[in-house]
Amino acid sequence: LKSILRCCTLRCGIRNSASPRQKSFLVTSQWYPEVLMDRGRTGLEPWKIAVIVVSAIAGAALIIGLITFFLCRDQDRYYNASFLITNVDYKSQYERQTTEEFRDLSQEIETMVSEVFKGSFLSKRYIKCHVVSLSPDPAGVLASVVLVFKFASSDSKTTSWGRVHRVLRRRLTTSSNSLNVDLSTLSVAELNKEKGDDLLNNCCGIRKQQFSFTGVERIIGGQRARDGEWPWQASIQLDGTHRCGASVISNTWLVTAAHCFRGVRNPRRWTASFGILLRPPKQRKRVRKIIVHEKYCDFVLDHEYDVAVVELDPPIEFTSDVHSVCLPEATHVFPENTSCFVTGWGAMKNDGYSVNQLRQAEVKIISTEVCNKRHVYGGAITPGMLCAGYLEGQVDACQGDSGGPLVTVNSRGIWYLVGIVSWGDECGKRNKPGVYTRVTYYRNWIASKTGI
Ligand code: 4AZ
Repeated sequence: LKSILRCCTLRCGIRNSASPRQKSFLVTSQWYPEVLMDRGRTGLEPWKIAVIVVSAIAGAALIIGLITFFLCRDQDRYYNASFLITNVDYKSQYERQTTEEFRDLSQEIETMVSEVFKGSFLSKRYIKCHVVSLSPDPAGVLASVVLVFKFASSDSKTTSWGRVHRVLRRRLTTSSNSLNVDLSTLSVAELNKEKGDDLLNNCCGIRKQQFSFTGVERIIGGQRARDGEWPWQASIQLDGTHRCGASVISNTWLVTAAHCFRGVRNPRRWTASFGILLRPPKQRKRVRKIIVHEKYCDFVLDHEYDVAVVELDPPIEFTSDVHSVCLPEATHVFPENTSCFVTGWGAMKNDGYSVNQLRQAEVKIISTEVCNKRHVYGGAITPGMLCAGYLEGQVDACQGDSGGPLVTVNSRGIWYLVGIVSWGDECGKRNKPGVYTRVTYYRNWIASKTGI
């Protein structure tokens, strides 16, 4: 505003002190419009000044608002903490994240750390704690955890780190927990977002957010999945067209149903895609190798040995939307009535078409005894199979869901692969629940082929 006014005065000055020749030039010049001549005579009109002042104030307010927004915005900060637990002896089962021993000790540690932060001044900033490893130590078990907090962007990194470290140091031993922590071994390091996400995404069976379920949940007429809800779900495609579902079990291996490859086992014709949409997918990878169970037979319709593993090349880039599900131990028993979720791009009615957006359905495990009853499958369910759904029908997997995951969540919030969509008498029919390949039954076969 000041410079415009100065410019105006200057121009008025020139005009007043101009020679007659200059004056005639100013008046006649097409480069100097009439409006400026008027402004020269009278100064800026009040309404123009008002517009300029209001715009300047609005601009300043906008800039201040943006600065405040960026400074006060919350951002996730990740920390890696490790400490020694002295009253627990190390067991070999702690090597694998999927054992019950790992789950139980991790759950105790996570509860202890959560209580520590929830009872502190950081309670509103604390988001979660996740145990990433339990290692042997002559004096007990060394736990390594990833901690996630929401701090304001304006909080300096050193201050935030100091607060996290201080709370752990002060409260870790005073918490009402049965675990003894040797505080002299405590170390806390800040991780950048990429490293923190990497550590979490490399743990199987975790989801970034908690999702709540609303509405009717079934693939037939059911509910659409949201981004990152089932990050292990893959689509196996023949010549670029969706054929079957599959589950990510590592960055190079998928597990699926053997019958998906009926007639076509040439890996070059197959690809795998990831993300909730078939088109466009989040990632797409070539298939390097297809290993179908040796005892599976395309021509025998008993649906036995309906399992296959698929190797990808290049490997998947793990993100919060694409990563692996946990495989249960071979000895694990999922009891009847356990709540599970089946997901897929399959048909919404028997003999219907596949859909573009992933769908989910909640189903319950039905005991083999009930499923083998005469009015159900009359003895066709073998030990390598498992039934899930409802005897009243309606909620079920369908064509195109084959090979896809049936999963359940444990008390720690970790998701496990219970079954592989295999077969059924049509879809959603009364007394004809979905039949799945029982993953625990083939757990050792999967390990023998993939090393996982
Ligand atoms: C199929 O043909 C299929 N209702 C998959 C699942 C079920 C039935 C058929 C279960 O791929």
